[in-house]
Amino acid sequence: MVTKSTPKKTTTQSNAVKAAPAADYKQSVAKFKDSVLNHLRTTIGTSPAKASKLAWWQAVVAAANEDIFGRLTDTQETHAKNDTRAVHYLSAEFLMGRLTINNLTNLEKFDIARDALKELGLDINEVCEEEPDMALGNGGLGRLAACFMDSLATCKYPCVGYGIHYENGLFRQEIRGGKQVERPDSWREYGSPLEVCRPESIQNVPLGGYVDKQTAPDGSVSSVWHPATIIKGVPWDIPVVGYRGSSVAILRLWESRSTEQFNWDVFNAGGYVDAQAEKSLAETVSKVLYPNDSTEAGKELRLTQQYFFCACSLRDILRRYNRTHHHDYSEFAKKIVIQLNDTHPTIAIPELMRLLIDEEGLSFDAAWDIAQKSFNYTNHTLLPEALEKWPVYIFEKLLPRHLEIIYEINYHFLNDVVEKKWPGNNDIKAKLSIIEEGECRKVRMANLCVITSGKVNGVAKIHSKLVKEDLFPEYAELWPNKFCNVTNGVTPRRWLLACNPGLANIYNEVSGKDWPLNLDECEKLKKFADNKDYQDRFMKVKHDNKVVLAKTIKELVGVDVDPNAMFDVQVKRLHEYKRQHLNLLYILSLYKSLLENPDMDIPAQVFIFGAKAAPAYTLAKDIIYAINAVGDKINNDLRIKGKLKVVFLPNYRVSLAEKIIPAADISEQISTAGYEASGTSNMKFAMNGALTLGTMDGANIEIVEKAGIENNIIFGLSVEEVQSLKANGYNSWDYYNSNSELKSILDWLDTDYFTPGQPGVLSSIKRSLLDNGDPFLVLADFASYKDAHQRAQAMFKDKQRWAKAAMINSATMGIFSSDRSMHDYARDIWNLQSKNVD
Ligand code: 26Q
Repeated sequence: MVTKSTPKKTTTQSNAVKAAPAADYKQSVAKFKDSVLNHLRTTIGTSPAKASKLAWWQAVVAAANEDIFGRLTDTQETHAKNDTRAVHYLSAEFLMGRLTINNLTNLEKFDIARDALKELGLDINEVCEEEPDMALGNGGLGRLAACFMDSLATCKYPCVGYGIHYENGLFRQEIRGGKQVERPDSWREYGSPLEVCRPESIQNVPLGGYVDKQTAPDGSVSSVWHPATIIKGVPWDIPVVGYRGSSVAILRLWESRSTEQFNWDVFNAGGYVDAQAEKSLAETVSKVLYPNDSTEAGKELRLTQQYFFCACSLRDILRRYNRTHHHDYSEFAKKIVIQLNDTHPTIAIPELMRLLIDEEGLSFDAAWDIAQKSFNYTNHTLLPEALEKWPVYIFEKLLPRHLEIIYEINYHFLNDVVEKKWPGNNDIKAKLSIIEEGECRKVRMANLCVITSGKVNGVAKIHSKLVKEDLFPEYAELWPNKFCNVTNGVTPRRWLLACNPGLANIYNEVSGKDWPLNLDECEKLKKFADNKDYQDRFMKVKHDNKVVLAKTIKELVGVDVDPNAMFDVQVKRLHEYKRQHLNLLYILSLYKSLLENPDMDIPAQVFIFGAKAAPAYTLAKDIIYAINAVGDKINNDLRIKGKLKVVFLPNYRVSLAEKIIPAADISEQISTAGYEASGTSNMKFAMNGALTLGTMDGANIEIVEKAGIENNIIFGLSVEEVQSLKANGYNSWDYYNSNSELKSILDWLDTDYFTPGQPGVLSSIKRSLLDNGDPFLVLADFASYKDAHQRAQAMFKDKQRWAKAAMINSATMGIFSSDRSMHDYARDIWNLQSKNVD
């Protein structure tokens, strides 16, 4: 095997030694250029004269793949040879975004590729715009999984990511007449050069049917599952390149297909069309990502998806384990650790038990012991409507044998564990049971996760505390050490090095070249936070990024914005708890003040939104419409002299985030305290030098702890205040009646001021805040939010003060590198060592 060595970093280099790298660099550029040209001809089958941008992009990917696949194989071989303990990250979502620039960055070949393409008369950014986003996730949870893969690879933790190869990712959002329209996102309609199919690892997954009992000669009774159908799982591997190519992790996504042997009798009886129809059912399983990120729809197909990818993944895990262990399961929990990304893969628990009991002949107790030692669960939400519960009748229909196993787990738990701790207490039993009784009995997935898992973690300190104390207090009494925290993180390779080259350059100079591997090094910038030269450089980078974003805004929505204005950004899924409508109410208040006093001495401001609403979430869609309607009016109102602009950028996604975040002055993180588990864009914005205008919620609290409350703009009710206001009967009308400005703004929504000739089309927002009780305390926080904005404006006018705060925010985000998150998981949950690739 070829051994690779990372060049040793020398801190002091003479000019004489520097000449050689320059020659090396030229050679690398020439080599990459040759490789691209060669692939264009021999892999893509076209010529430079004819090649489209898409073809050039494909050739660039092929050139990068030369490095990537060799290293992937080396990584796999190392782990197979050493039988290394590995983590298996099960997630229904991986929001990978684009991979090419990231892969080149992590291979430290971005500059080489850029210069090679320049010699070919091409702009690398334009070429890479051809890459469709891999939008196989809804938002935070899916993007977190993607950042974790980058960090696992970089930190050389043995791992496999397992998920679903959705044919259609999260819908593409179009805005027509101000309204969201959903369009399918077929990211790989004509194939993708970033993935490779592995037919040798196909799995078959049984589904449906019934269970009967079999009595053995010794009188023991066992269950036999007779499934109705078999679905084929085809694995697609996406290599994830660690920084400096240290190791290449693998993301394995399962595509569903029909099995050939499937319903041959129907086919033979002449039912050719019927057989095809059944085939399409099997192929439906991985067709589309469900676009909800906070409500549980309880759809049969969704459970089928979850089961399908878990069943495929576990078979894959067992196959690999048995290559060395030959069906001896005594070492299983020593070699395998499984992380459940929320409850979506919970079904893996009874599926592992079923495989071990029914197919490998272990006893229930032995299988249960292994399950308890292998699984861990990460909770991402406290919202009751988002906690997954599946009707028992759906289980009976799809997974009858799994239901039996769940009942047995529940029986032992209630009778051995709960009964012992709280003898005769049926209320506690009902609360902790995996089964919710009632007219429609349901399986509570979170309960199954907590009962089984070795560790249960939340995703920010405050959230983990609430998970333990408010969501699962009785479980915490049973097992206090089960509950822990791992604060989320984001990869600094994508979210700083690749997306903000100007700022990355400053860090290269101030912190040395290793900061992408050790983000704490960025703290060195802090000592220059009062230095005018550095402030100017830092703010020049910000300004340049704003110029680029202004151009994008013009292209996307046709609105002119001034890069000297304050860029105030809220980008995230649309949800009432995230309170985009609070932001909108403030914009209305500012607009009103400007109309009353057009010469008001405030900095020009641009409010930038990006958000997708779940297709069935009517109020969320109404809020998008309102932002667009209000924006349209304001942007065309000459009376306010361009002091205020409001833009809604359609189809918010990872690649758009990479353009928006480096250009933000203010990061809006304004959730009702206690509702945002962590947030991760808050970290990305701060890293890129935006100030957080936010509530004390999720990871905002930890961000402010690091960057200083004086360098951010914090407002609003705390978690405790929210809880007590709700407990004492919150009445939003009181705020409406006592705040005349708030009243006039809300009443404005009933008029046709923003929707000429159509009064009332924006009224649903007002109704939700008054008649519907304002469940997320928007009105309670309005005055404090307005005050926060006024403080932000005052601070923005003091350029040096602002620059200092922005620099300190960026410099102190080291702890929010997802590398740190991975080290925490490895140490506190996985008991996992990193392993150099041979
Ligand atoms: C569940 C059942 C059926 C259909 C869809 C779903 C579903 C899908 C996605 C439920 C939830 C999600 C996604 C949740 C999510 O993104 N949560 C966010 O996770 C981030 C990473 O931990 C946190 O930073 C955010 O605070 C949290 O909202």
